[in-house]
Amino acid sequence: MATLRVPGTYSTISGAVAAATAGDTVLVAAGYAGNEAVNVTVENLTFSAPASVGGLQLYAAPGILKITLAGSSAIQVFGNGSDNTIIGNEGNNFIDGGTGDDTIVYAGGVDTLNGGDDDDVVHISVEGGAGSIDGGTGIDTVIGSDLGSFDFTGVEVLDAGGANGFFGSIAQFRSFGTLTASAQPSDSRRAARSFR
Ligand SMILES: [Ca+2]
Ligand SMILES: [Ca+2]
Repeated sequence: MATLRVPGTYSTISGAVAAATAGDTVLVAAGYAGNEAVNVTVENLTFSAPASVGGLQLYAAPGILKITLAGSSAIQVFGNGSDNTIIGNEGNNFIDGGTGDDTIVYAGGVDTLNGGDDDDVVHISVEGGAGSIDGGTGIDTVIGSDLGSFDFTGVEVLDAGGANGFFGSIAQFRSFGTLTASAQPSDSRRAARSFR
């Protein structure tokens, strides 16, 4: 689990990825020029960059499953045809899972999160989130109990996970076909409710 520093050790993020092994962290320092499109060819890398570094686009190469973001740079991530896991950071991310049953984790900022084709899951892991979540085609699920000010499109199921209920607006709840609480099996029958 090495940390590869850009631009300290590697002049570009692509150069760091080329030297990385699975599980490594690419740590981008403030002052880096940014504006780099990176073909991510190594599994389970973490990319950390500060908000001052903009214009970073990460493309999961064929077969790559997991990409994790850290820091607060407004990084964009594009999944591939596999079942991807893409974890956002505190910045304003754009994340597109592409085809496959993708898992996307919201971790702050004003994000645009697109599940794409097939059955995707978006986790809202922090309170008071903002942005838009579009499940695309398939049966898509949002897991979280605080809906913040998100706009939802194409999401069929809202799942409170381990929580007892939801914080959200009527308009938000109307975005979903089904409300449930999957992590509370004893309550799930009571909590599950179909709106259609
Ligand atoms: Ca995918
Ligand atoms: Ca979908």
